Amino acid sequence: MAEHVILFAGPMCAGKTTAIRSLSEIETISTEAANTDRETADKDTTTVALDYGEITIGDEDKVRLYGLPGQRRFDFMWRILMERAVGLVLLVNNDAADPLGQLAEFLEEFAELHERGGIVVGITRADIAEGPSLGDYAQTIAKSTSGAIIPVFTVDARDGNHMQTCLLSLIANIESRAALAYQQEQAA
Ligand SMILES: Nc1nc2c(ncn2[C@@H]2O[C@H](COP(=O)(O)OP(=O)(O)O)[C@@H](O)[C@H]2O)c(=O)[nH]1
Ligand SMILES: [Mg+2]
Repeated sequence: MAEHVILFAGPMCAGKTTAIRSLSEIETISTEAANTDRETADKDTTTVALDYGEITIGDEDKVRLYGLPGQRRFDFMWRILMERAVGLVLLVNNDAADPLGQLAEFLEEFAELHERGGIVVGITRADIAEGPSLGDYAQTIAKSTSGAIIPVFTVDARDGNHMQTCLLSLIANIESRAALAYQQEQAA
Protein backbone atom coordinates (compact mmCIF):
# COMPACT_ATOMS: atom_id res chain seq x y z
CA MET A 1 0.00 0.00 0.00
CA ALA A 2 1.45 3.29 -1.08
CA GLU A 3 1.24 6.26 1.24
CA HIS A 4 1.32 9.84 0.15
CA VAL A 5 1.66 12.95 2.26
CA ILE A 6 -0.09 15.89 0.68
CA LEU A 7 0.07 19.38 2.16
CA PHE A 8 -2.55 22.08 2.01
CA ALA A 9 -1.23 25.61 2.20
CA GLY A 10 -2.44 29.10 1.48
CA PRO A 11 -3.39 32.33 3.17
CA MET A 12 -5.69 32.55 6.16
CA CYS A 13 -9.31 31.91 5.12
CA ALA A 14 -8.29 30.16 1.90
CA GLY A 15 -10.30 27.08 2.92
CA LYS A 16 -7.57 24.67 4.05
CA THR A 17 -9.41 23.38 7.12
CA THR A 18 -12.66 23.14 5.13
CA ALA A 19 -11.03 21.32 2.19
CA ILE A 20 -9.50 18.67 4.46
CA ARG A 21 -12.88 18.19 6.15
CA SER A 22 -14.55 17.81 2.74
CA LEU A 23 -12.05 15.17 1.64
CA SER A 24 -11.32 13.16 4.74
CA GLU A 25 -12.78 9.72 5.43
CA ILE A 26 -11.84 9.96 9.07
CA GLU A 27 -12.90 12.54 11.61
CA THR A 28 -10.41 15.32 10.97
CA ILE A 29 -8.14 16.64 13.64
CA SER A 30 -7.86 20.40 13.75
CA THR A 31 -5.97 22.50 16.18
CA GLU A 32 -7.52 25.91 16.28
CA ALA A 33 -6.76 28.79 18.61
CA ALA A 34 -8.06 32.28 19.17
CA ASN A 35 -7.23 34.56 16.29
CA THR A 36 -4.97 37.35 17.47
CA ASP A 37 -4.58 38.78 14.00
CA ARG A 38 -7.91 40.50 13.40
CA GLU A 39 -6.40 42.94 10.93
CA THR A 40 -5.64 40.17 8.45
CA ALA A 41 -8.75 38.11 9.00
CA ASP A 42 -11.87 38.70 10.98
CA LYS A 43 -12.33 35.15 12.23
CA ASP A 44 -12.74 33.90 15.79
CA THR A 45 -10.34 31.05 15.39
CA THR A 46 -7.44 30.38 13.11
CA THR A 47 -5.21 27.42 12.51
CA VAL A 48 -2.03 27.69 14.50
CA ALA A 49 -0.94 24.09 14.38
CA LEU A 50 -2.29 21.54 11.94
CA ASP A 51 -5.30 20.05 10.26
CA TYR A 52 -5.12 16.35 9.56
CA GLY A 53 -7.30 13.99 7.54
CA GLU A 54 -7.01 10.84 5.45
CA ILE A 55 -8.46 9.60 2.17
CA THR A 56 -7.97 6.35 0.28
CA ILE A 57 -7.67 6.59 -3.49
CA GLY A 58 -8.63 3.40 -5.33
CA ASP A 59 -8.21 0.49 -2.91
CA GLU A 60 -4.58 0.98 -2.22
CA ASP A 61 -3.32 4.48 -1.94
CA LYS A 62 -3.67 6.10 1.42
CA VAL A 63 -3.29 9.83 1.30
CA ARG A 64 -2.45 11.77 4.44
CA LEU A 65 -3.71 15.33 4.26
CA TYR A 66 -2.01 18.00 6.33
CA GLY A 67 -3.20 21.60 6.49
CA LEU A 68 -0.43 24.02 7.28
CA PRO A 69 -0.77 27.15 9.35
CA GLY A 70 -1.43 30.19 7.17
CA GLN A 71 0.62 32.57 9.17
CA ARG A 72 4.26 32.94 8.52
CA ARG A 73 5.28 33.01 12.13
CA PHE A 74 4.58 29.29 12.22
CA ASP A 75 6.59 28.51 9.15
CA PHE A 76 9.05 26.18 10.88
CA MET A 77 6.24 23.59 10.62
CA TRP A 78 6.13 24.08 6.86
CA ARG A 79 9.70 22.87 6.58
CA ILE A 80 9.24 19.82 8.80
CA LEU A 81 6.26 18.60 6.79
CA MET A 82 7.72 19.60 3.44
CA GLU A 83 10.46 16.99 3.86
CA ARG A 84 7.83 14.25 3.95
CA ALA A 85 5.45 15.63 1.37
CA VAL A 86 5.03 14.47 -2.21
CA GLY A 87 2.65 17.22 -3.21
CA LEU A 88 0.91 20.44 -2.32
CA VAL A 89 -2.61 21.72 -2.79
CA LEU A 90 -2.17 25.47 -2.74
CA LEU A 91 -5.43 27.24 -1.97
CA VAL A 92 -5.83 30.96 -2.57
CA ASN A 93 -9.03 32.79 -1.73
CA ASN A 94 -10.23 35.07 -4.47
CA ASP A 95 -11.20 37.67 -1.87
CA ALA A 96 -7.71 37.95 -0.32
CA ALA A 97 -6.22 41.43 -0.30
CA ASP A 98 -3.71 40.56 -3.01
CA PRO A 99 -4.46 37.04 -4.26
CA LEU A 100 -1.91 37.10 -7.12
CA GLY A 101 0.80 38.37 -4.77
CA GLN A 102 -0.13 35.68 -2.23
CA LEU A 103 0.02 33.01 -4.93
CA ALA A 104 3.50 34.16 -6.04
CA GLU A 105 4.73 34.20 -2.44
CA PHE A 106 3.49 30.72 -1.65
CA LEU A 107 4.90 29.32 -4.91
CA GLU A 108 8.27 30.74 -3.99
CA GLU A 109 8.06 29.38 -0.47
CA PHE A 110 7.29 25.88 -1.77
CA ALA A 111 9.58 25.96 -4.82
CA GLU A 112 11.20 22.71 -3.70
CA LEU A 113 7.91 20.91 -4.21
CA HIS A 114 7.57 21.87 -7.89
CA GLU A 115 10.87 20.21 -8.54
CA ARG A 116 10.42 17.15 -6.39
CA GLY A 117 6.70 16.54 -6.44
CA GLY A 118 3.78 18.47 -7.69
CA ILE A 119 1.54 21.37 -6.97
CA VAL A 120 -2.05 22.08 -7.85
CA VAL A 121 -3.63 25.49 -7.26
CA GLY A 122 -7.26 25.85 -6.16
CA ILE A 123 -8.91 29.26 -6.22
CA THR A 124 -11.59 29.41 -3.51
CA ARG A 125 -14.39 31.81 -2.64
CA ALA A 126 -14.69 32.80 -6.30
CA ASP A 127 -18.47 32.44 -5.85
CA ILE A 128 -18.55 35.30 -3.37
CA ALA A 129 -15.81 37.59 -4.57
CA GLU A 130 -14.87 39.03 -7.87
CA GLY A 131 -11.10 38.73 -8.10
CA PRO A 132 -8.52 37.97 -10.75
CA SER A 133 -9.48 35.60 -13.58
CA LEU A 134 -8.12 32.06 -13.92
CA GLY A 135 -5.98 33.42 -16.77
CA ASP A 136 -4.43 35.95 -14.38
CA TYR A 137 -3.62 33.18 -11.93
CA ALA A 138 -2.15 31.00 -14.69
CA GLN A 139 0.04 33.91 -15.76
CA THR A 140 1.31 34.41 -12.20
CA ILE A 141 2.13 30.69 -12.04
CA ALA A 142 4.01 30.88 -15.35
CA LYS A 143 6.00 33.89 -14.12
CA SER A 144 6.78 32.39 -10.72
CA THR A 145 7.94 28.97 -11.84
CA SER A 146 10.07 27.79 -14.72
CA GLY A 147 8.46 25.08 -16.73
CA ALA A 148 6.62 23.39 -13.87
CA ILE A 149 3.22 21.99 -14.82
CA ILE A 150 0.86 23.43 -12.23
CA PRO A 151 -2.86 23.05 -12.91
CA VAL A 152 -5.17 25.74 -11.58
CA PHE A 153 -8.88 25.24 -10.83
CA THR A 154 -11.67 27.24 -9.34
CA VAL A 155 -12.90 25.18 -6.39
CA ASP A 156 -15.28 25.43 -3.50
CA ALA A 157 -13.47 24.02 -0.48
CA ARG A 158 -16.83 22.97 0.98
CA ASP A 159 -17.49 20.67 -1.98
CA GLY A 160 -15.95 17.19 -1.71
CA ASN A 161 -16.21 16.57 -5.46
CA HIS A 162 -14.32 19.74 -6.33
CA MET A 163 -11.62 18.90 -3.86
CA GLN A 164 -11.34 15.31 -5.14
CA THR A 165 -10.84 16.56 -8.69
CA CYS A 166 -8.12 18.84 -7.44
CA LEU A 167 -6.43 16.09 -5.41
CA LEU A 168 -6.65 13.49 -8.20
CA SER A 169 -5.08 15.84 -10.73
CA LEU A 170 -2.24 16.37 -8.28
CA ILE A 171 -1.75 12.65 -7.68
CA ALA A 172 -1.85 11.95 -11.44
CA ASN A 173 0.83 14.58 -11.87
CA ILE A 174 2.99 13.11 -9.09
CA GLU A 175 2.64 9.56 -10.43
CA SER A 176 3.45 10.51 -14.01
CA ARG A 177 6.58 12.27 -12.79
CA ALA A 178 7.58 9.20 -10.81
CA ALA A 179 6.99 6.97 -13.85
CA LEU A 180 9.07 9.28 -16.02
CA ALA A 181 11.90 9.34 -13.49
CA TYR A 182 11.83 5.54 -13.36
CA GLN A 183 12.00 5.27 -17.16
CA GLN A 184 14.90 7.68 -17.29
CA GLU A 185 16.72 5.70 -14.62
CA GLN A 186 16.20 2.46 -16.58
CA ALA A 187 17.42 4.08 -19.78
CA ALA A 188 20.58 5.47 -18.15
N1 LIG B 1 -18.52 30.82 -0.27
C1 LIG B 1 -17.45 30.06 -0.12
N2 LIG B 1 -16.94 29.87 1.12
C2 LIG B 1 -15.83 29.12 1.25
C3 LIG B 1 -15.19 28.54 0.13
N3 LIG B 1 -14.10 27.88 0.58
C4 LIG B 1 -14.09 28.03 1.91
N4 LIG B 1 -15.13 28.78 2.33
C5 LIG B 1 -15.43 29.25 3.69
O1 LIG B 1 -14.38 30.15 4.05
C6 LIG B 1 -14.14 30.12 5.47
C7 LIG B 1 -12.67 29.93 5.76
O2 LIG B 1 -12.31 28.60 5.52
P1 LIG B 1 -11.23 27.83 6.42
O3 LIG B 1 -11.28 26.42 5.97
O4 LIG B 1 -11.43 28.11 7.85
O5 LIG B 1 -9.89 28.53 5.93
P2 LIG B 1 -8.39 28.28 6.42
O6 LIG B 1 -8.02 29.48 7.24
O7 LIG B 1 -7.57 28.25 5.16
O8 LIG B 1 -8.34 26.99 7.17
C8 LIG B 1 -15.05 29.02 6.01
O9 LIG B 1 -16.20 29.64 6.54
C9 LIG B 1 -15.39 28.19 4.76
O10 LIG B 1 -16.66 27.57 4.86
C10 LIG B 1 -15.74 28.76 -1.17
O11 LIG B 1 -15.23 28.32 -2.21
N5 LIG B 1 -16.87 29.53 -1.23
MG1 LIG C 1 -7.75 26.61 9.10
